[in-house]
Amino acid sequence: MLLPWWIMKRKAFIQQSTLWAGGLLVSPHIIHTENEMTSNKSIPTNLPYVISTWNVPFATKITGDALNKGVEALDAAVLGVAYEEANLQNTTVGNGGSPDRDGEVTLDACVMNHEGNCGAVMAVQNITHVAALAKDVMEKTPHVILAGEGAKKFALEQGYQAENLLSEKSKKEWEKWLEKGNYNPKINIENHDTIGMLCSDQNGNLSGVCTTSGLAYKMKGRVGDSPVIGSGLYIDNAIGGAVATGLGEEVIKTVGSFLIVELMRQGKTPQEACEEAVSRILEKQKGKPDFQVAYLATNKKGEIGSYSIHSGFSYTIYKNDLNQNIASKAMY
Ligand code: SD4
Repeated sequence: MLLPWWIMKRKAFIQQSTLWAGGLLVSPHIIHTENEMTSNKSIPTNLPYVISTWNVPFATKITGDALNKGVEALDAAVLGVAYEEANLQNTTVGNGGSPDRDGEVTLDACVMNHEGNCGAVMAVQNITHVAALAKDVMEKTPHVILAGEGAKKFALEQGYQAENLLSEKSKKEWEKWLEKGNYNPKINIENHDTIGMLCSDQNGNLSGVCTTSGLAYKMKGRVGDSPVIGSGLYIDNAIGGAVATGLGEEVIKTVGSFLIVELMRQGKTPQEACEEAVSRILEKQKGKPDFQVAYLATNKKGEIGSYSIHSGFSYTIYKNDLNQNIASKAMY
């Protein structure tokens, strides 16, 4: 039977990303500094470049290599994060992500491009590549957000494969959590690794992606900031872009990524904007909070800034075939 063109295209995308990721595992050109983090500074970069929350050298390299070949920013970012979405060892993104408290993995993602177009999916089950799915929502529907069953139905129509996303590792950890079953919906410094990626292509166009399995052992249906445009991610190609990781509820209350881009529009550097966005959260707290929020931003000059409430947050920059993992400045 002949498959519709969009299924053929979907299969080609998945095969291509698998090959690229597989090639990377044996590539001699990967230079990353997993255990040698350099200090946070505003690094001006030339085009193209990619930055991502956390230490994800394979994802940034896939994106960076695609940008070097002339791929557009959003396509390159979606390709890079697909590596971590398929990585079963990563329990905070994609397949193998931590489940909700009922033992079901539900994923959130959004994308935004240089034209101000965006797409998002929320609380999606059984689909690994939710960033690509968010891009499909943006490109193939008249909508911005699809949630839950509707997002999954759309994915299957587009040729995505339904998979069991609960890995043995995540299942064991969830079963251990169930022994006490304490509901403590906090993201502290260890318990997260959402990927927020920003990149600028050879034309200087900025795009971004945010993808996550969200808060571990969350209530069924809970959605954080990551797929919320303006909170987990925001891009204005005239100004810059920002992404967030950490406790989504606090990011949403201050519309963190949009705030950072607006502060940059008013003349702040990415570093100053990230610091002010963290202050907006802290000024409503009584004393030192027990949750983490971290921001990463870049502007059109290619300057980068990052700031978090607690130390422990780092980001990866890929430029000129070199990955660097950089420790973020933090309030505490
Ligand atoms: C959320 N912000 O669902 C996400 C979680 C996160 O690294 O960032 N984890 O609230």
